[in-house]
Amino acid sequence: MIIRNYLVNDMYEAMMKIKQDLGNNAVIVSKRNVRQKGFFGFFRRRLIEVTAATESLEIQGKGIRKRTDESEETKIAAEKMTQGIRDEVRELREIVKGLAEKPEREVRQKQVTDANKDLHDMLIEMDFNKKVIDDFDTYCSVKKIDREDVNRIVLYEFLKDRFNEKVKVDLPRGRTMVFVGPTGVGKTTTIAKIASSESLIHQKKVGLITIDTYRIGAVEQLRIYANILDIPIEVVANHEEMRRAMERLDDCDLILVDTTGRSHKNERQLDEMKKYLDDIEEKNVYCVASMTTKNSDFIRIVKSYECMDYDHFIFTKMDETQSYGNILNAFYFSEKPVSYISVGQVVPDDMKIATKELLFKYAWGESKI
Ligand SMILES: Nc1nc2c(ncn2[C@@H]2O[C@H](COP(=O)(O)OP(=O)(O)OP(=O)(O)O)[C@@H](O)[C@H]2O)c(=O)[nH]1
Ligand SMILES: [Mg+2]
Repeated sequence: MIIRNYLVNDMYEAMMKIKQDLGNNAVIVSKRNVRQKGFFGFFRRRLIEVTAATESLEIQGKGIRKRTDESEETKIAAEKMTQGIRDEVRELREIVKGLAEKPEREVRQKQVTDANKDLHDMLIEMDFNKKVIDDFDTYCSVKKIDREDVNRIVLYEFLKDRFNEKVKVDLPRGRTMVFVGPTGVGKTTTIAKIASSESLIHQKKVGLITIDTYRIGAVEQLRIYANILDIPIEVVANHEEMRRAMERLDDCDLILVDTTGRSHKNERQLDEMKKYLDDIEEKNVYCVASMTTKNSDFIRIVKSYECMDYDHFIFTKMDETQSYGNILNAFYFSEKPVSYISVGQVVPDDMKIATKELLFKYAWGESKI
């Protein structure tokens, strides 16, 4: 086999040269466009590089047919040609593969996006924080979930997984319980519920302290419960009174401390309150937070109230909403466990000890799957 390359201006010139050089039996095996190098890119010419081959070299001279062996030159040309063909085949394969995959990939992406959008809307409606929604996206991609599998069952499994991993419940049996939180979330009502169930059902000696002398009627509200339950109540207006109140309730099995509802935005007021709490030595501090608070504020409350060193949550007003995203939101921003949930105004019945199963039931609801 003899193979030769020709650099020509057009195919006519190539044919003429090949015929003259290799004879009538030669065939063209490849052709490609090349640019002849010019001066700084100027005066570049378009040329064609043609490779032709023949079984034997026929030189028409004096009627003699002369056969030559393969020379070094032809071997190099053959290698070059084979490599060139391989490169072209590889390129073509990649192009064809890309063309075949592209529409399918685009369609799949769009369908996944549509499916995710429905679920995103659902998560937003449930008032999940952006951090939870982003986590759901990551969960789907890590699990390599196909388009047809991205549905409510996947969302259910994601929430189940995150509830198991993140949500913590705990009911401490400490002697002093302090309740802090924003205004009107149900601190005093929660105290009334715990006081009545502990004194009436569990026969404990319960004492109440209120440092809420700020709001008109706040002391009265708690005093009414104390009278009904026939338990002692101490009203505290300064640090010395707090110390004395603790001494007077020394024989109680359980002391419940009510505080003034404060905005999480008012750092000065939170600081003042914290100083009162520092006077109480051994205590559990509960951050009381309402489920009706929108998620962005809820997260701010969870974070801002950290300055009060709370160690547990109580979620209230579970009965007043259908969006329970905050149950999980809290645990994306805090490690603190939840002790109780409040599900209505009735004292003491509308109070439940938190369990993971119960919280998940609220979060998912019955009808979403
Ligand atoms: N629906 C419903 N209402 C509740 C719940 N907990 C408390 N409430 C009501 O919410 C209102 C405020 O409750 P409080 O216990 O006074 O709230 P607070 O946190 O002590 O309020 P401040 O002392 O003003 O900060 C009252 O009308 C309660 O009956 C609950 O779980 N569900
Ligand atoms: Mg109150």
